[in-house]
Amino acid sequence: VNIRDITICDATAQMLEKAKRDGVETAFDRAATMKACPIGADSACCKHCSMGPCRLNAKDPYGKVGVCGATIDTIMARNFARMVAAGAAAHTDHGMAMLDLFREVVSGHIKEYRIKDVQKLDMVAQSIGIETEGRTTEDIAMDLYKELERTYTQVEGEIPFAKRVPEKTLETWRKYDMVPRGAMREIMELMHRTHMGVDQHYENITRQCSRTALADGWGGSMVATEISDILFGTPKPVAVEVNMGVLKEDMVNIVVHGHEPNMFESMLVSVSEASLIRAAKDAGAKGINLCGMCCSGAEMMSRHGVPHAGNFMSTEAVIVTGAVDAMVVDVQCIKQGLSKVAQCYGTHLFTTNYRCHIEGAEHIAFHEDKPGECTDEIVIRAISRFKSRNKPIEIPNIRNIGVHGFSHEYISYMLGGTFRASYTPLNDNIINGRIRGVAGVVGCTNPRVRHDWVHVEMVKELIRNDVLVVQTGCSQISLAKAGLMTPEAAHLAGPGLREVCETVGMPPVLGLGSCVDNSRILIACTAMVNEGGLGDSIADLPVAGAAPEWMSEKAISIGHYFVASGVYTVFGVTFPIVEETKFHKLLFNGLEEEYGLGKWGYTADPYEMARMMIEHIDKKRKALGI
Ligand code: BF8
Ligand code: SF4
Repeated sequence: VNIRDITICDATAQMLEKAKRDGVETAFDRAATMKACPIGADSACCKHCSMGPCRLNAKDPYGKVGVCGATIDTIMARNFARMVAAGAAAHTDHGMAMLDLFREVVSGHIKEYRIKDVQKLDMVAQSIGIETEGRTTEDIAMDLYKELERTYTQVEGEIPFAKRVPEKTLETWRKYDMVPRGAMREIMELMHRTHMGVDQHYENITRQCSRTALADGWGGSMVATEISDILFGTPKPVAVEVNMGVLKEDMVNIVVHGHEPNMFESMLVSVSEASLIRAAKDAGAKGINLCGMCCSGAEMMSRHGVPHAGNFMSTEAVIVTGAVDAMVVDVQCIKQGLSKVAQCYGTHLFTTNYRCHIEGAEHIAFHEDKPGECTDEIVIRAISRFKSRNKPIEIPNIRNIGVHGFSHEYISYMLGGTFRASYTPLNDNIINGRIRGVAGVVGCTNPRVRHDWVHVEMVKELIRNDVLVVQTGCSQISLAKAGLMTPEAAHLAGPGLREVCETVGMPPVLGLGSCVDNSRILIACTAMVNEGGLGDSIADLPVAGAAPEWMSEKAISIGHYFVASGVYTVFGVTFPIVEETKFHKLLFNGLEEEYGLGKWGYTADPYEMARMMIEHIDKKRKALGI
């Protein structure tokens, strides 16, 4: 195989060549030899009990049922719902960890972190009806903690951020019993209902599936974003270098990869400690170089301008450089294969979170009450690895500079100015047609498709057609590497979008951060609705979403909370469904037509994906009479 058919990322390609020479295997190799199971790919199998596992025939979906009698629609709906449950659990558990830290900080038990963004604290508190006038930061913060805890533990009622949902969207959810009560309850109920012999109507399963997904988007993910902003600062645009060239041969290189910012924040403190910098210099290094990858990398580059080494499909490749002295991980999207690659190159692979150990990796426990103990130790170990480097090092000399860190708050300042921050100019430009619509392009990279290519081609097609693109997660890194996160990239945009970008001085593609920061897109959509002129619900907006190279259950949960919020969402790679079944028709049509929500779409082709999204945007424009 030609490596160019596998990835368009030059740095990753260079490292895959090197891996081949070194006899090191990566996920790209394994994807080539491990053929995806065709029955599983169509979600036509069930292993929920030991009368099975049962395999149905995707070519004749109604020709057979499982031993219990479960139909293809029940089986697919249950499988899909369990993906949503797992993805929602990942985001909400991450959010809960941030909330735990917030509580400990506010109550004074943890002094190593503090509230950094008081203005954001006030804004979030006000958004859910907490009085802020004349009160102390501590009081407001404690009230906010108590309120947001309900996002998880509440048994009856509506989660706190339901107060932020546009009225008409919320009405629709209420009508169908889809407003989340608390994430723990929704996930528990969904797991129950998808057990053998419980909910066996695909449409009823999908309702609870939607409620659970909404508990992620407007619950766990939104809590993760807002609390992280309060504790660590709300992102503002910052120029950052992205790609493997951010590694430095003459420095101690530490790469952090995962999702929760608390450990990474502490790494940032450790690498700037004078004694550790001196130790690095004593070891012959010029200093310590801290870089991020994947989502925690995306958060840290947005907040602090920390360089970013690459997305999900580059995490093994980056170790192949030989230049990584320590890779430090916490939770989510950490390939177990990293352990073997790290061993091959003498790189230390450290797990730090009690929820994630990896066989073959060393665990150095991270505790928030003494964070430096873990992260200082990691720096010391990285320095000793630097000293004993004994393999040739090859760092791809590629760095792409771009602007990242467009929080939804900043987008409003950027467009409206500090004194009249608002989404009015965005809405105006959509109404006057300079901007055709807005697309959220997010999600993973996946070795089953040409790495980065689907993201980049699709986004180029969108901006060429005057669609403003907002991004998060690994997709944001794909476009950063393609150079589209710069104001200069405006020349690739259609004339209307180009004019807006040039006037404001902004890129046509805006990076909003990590995957939990997709909640920023929900808030931006809400701001667009509230601003007026574009309908009364999120479903009325000329917007669309996509995850062109998705791979994780988290991506499915995100996709479904956008759909349930009213957004047409198109996924690439493959979709776990048998086409033309009742469940397929519900997800790809019925949710929009009968429920007034958004709907799913699927195509692996980037140009077709852009076309489908633009067609939807045009349909919404027409309905609005603009
Ligand atoms: O949460 S985009 S590969 S790193 S799942 Fe994972 Fe996908 Fe990347 Fe972050 Ni999101
Ligand atoms: Fe088969 Fe039904 Fe058991 Fe699933 S729940 S494995 S379809 S018998």
